[in-house]
Amino acid sequence: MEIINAKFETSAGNIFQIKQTNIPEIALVGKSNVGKSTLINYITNRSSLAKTSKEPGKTRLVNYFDINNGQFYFVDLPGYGFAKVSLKEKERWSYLIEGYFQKTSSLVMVFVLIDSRRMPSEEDVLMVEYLYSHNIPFSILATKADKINRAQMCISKTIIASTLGVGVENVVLISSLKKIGREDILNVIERAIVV
Ligand SMILES: Nc1nc2c(ncn2[C@@H]2O[C@H](COP(=O)(O)OP(=O)(O)O)[C@@H](O)[C@H]2O)c(=O)[nH]1
Ligand SMILES: [Mg+2]
Repeated sequence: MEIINAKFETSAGNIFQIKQTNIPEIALVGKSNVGKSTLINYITNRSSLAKTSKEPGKTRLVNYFDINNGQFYFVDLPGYGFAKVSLKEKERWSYLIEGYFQKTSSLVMVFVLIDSRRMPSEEDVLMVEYLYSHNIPFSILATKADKINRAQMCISKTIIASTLGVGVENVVLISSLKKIGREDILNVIERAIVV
């Protein structure tokens, strides 16, 4: 599997704009600032396909990226767990994220991104429980692995796996900065889109 073509397709700012397609969708979720947009750029080998930001809480939309002219979509979901937005805005985001999961017809895989230096948050745990209880396939990606050493990598994987109630083999360490983990991710995508 290789990505030869990637382009921004469209955004959904409310649940009525959520796409209904036959194209397999790979969604990315996680706390704001965890590295979702940077990961899309890394995997697609494009420096600024998805807008990244040092400031958390910038993506307020569901963004669709077409990969290989209709082979699959990357779907960048709004980041949750950003403290500095109003309750009203938080409600709008969770409504949009949940609306996405309810309305999408072609979701084949969700990547749940967790910062490898941190404990999964309560929202991360809720997200994984939601996916599990709705039978939605997911993989855990531990991001920014360049910020920790080898010993910490092992501890990080163990803590993330046990907090989320998944096997350690389901946690993949990645770094978009140091380019670690692309092959693992492409393998997961390949398996997800053929079934
Ligand atoms: N060290 C390091 N920083 C990263 C990595 N991926 C993303 N970042 C940084 O984390 C910040 C948030 O990234 P972004 O992709 O916008 O996060 P998003 O809100 O989840 O989409 C930016 O400053 C990125 O440069 C990584 O692999 N390593
Ligand atoms: Mg983003």
